[in-house]
Amino acid sequence: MSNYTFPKGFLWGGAIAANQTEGAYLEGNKGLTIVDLLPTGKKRMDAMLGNISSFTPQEGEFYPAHEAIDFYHRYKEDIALFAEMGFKALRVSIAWSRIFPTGEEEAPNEAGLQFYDDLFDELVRNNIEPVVTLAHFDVPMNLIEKYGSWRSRKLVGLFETYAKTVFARYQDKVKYWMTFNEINMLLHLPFLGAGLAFGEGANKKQIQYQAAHHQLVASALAVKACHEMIPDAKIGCMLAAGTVYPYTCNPEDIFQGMEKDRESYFFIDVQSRGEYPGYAKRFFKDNDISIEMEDEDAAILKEHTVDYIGFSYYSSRATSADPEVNKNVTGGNVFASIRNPYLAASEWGWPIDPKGFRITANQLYDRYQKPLFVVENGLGAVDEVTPEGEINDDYRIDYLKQHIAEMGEAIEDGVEIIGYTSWGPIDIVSASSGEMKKRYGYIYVDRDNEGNGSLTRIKKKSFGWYKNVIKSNGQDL
Ligand code: BGP
Repeated sequence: MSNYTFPKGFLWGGAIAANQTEGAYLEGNKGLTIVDLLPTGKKRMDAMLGNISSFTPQEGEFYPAHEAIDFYHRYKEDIALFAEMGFKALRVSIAWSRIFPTGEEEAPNEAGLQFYDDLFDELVRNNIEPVVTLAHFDVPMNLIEKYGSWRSRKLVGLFETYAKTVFARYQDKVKYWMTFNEINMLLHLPFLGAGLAFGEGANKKQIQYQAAHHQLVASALAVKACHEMIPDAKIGCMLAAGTVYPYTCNPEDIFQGMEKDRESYFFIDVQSRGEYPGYAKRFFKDNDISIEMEDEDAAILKEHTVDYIGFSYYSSRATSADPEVNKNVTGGNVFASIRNPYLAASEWGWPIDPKGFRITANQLYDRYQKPLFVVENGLGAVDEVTPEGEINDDYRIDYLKQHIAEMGEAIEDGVEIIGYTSWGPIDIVSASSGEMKKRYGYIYVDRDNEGNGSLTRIKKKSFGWYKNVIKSNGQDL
């Protein structure tokens, strides 16, 4: 028996995002978004960083979001499998461009609205609570071309209209909302996170923090609308979390660790505490950043803070103030991190640190004193199908087991956690690489990196394991 207990009604489940799952990228009048124009390979990374501005598809390039795993047509089959595992919640995102194909139509697109109506109905029918992200890496392309995306104030109002439209439509079906997925990704993969591309010589930081301000105001306006329109709903923020360890006890390293943590906390400090923290003002001054704000912004931010803190946790990070040590960068993770000699890493170089999950949860709760919702966690790995058609993913079970145990410990530490939706409960397209071979699921999808495969779904060994975790409310790992 473990020495922790998960609360009654804990929201066990999984999390997916529209662009990595749905496919059908032009069906139902959907408009183009960033992610539809990201191929696999090096060009993807350059684009996500905001370093290219031409998105004309080239001969021989493959665009994984176009078909993804065809969830748009197969969601009923997939939800039946989630229900079989006993899911209490499924985190999905709404593609903004299904509702407003160019982001600025007068009236919403009925076909898009209907798709999510049907999806939420199917979840509710299966006793699965929909947890809905308004923006998960998919700014409508028109808004990027016309306004330069979130660098323009124009997007605040357009996003507010979109948010109000979906709150009105789904108010009886959806009680858990989130504004921007991994809002801090705007700093690390600015094009993926917020549609920001940069010309030669641009002051990137100035553009990023101005865009961040717009997202923060848009987020607060969505919180306001949600509270007014659906009083019994909860709306949260969403941070790509993962505590930053100083490499040594040298105060220089400790200070750098604190600063790196604050790079992420900055967003949540505003969304949860309702104002710009003092350290941000200093950072802006030191970096010649000046943010244009409107008179009412401070009050909007102050009055409309989030109800809970949603976060993803994949790994901790490490940092050093010594440039020599800092050269020892680990592969993969979009956040710069030096190799931590105490930790193993995934096949993609992401450090594996279950204890860091407990630490991160404790730190977030200490800081914000609001319920936490773990809305992403998992191991991206290559899976082999045996000649008998089995997938024996013990490594995944192992990773999840250790992380869920540490989450239980965090709850024992006094941290309030309302749910856990592991990332990619069914294999989906990887956000960072566009690959299919980086799999997170309990359910295997027959599709490869080039888009070949029957799209058939196969239960992995972890399927039965997770079913049992949910059934025992986290007691039986
Ligand atoms: C987060 C994103 C997800 C997701 C996950 C795993 O950053 O919110 O969209 O995909 O990371 O990353 P990847 O797919 O690159 O392995």
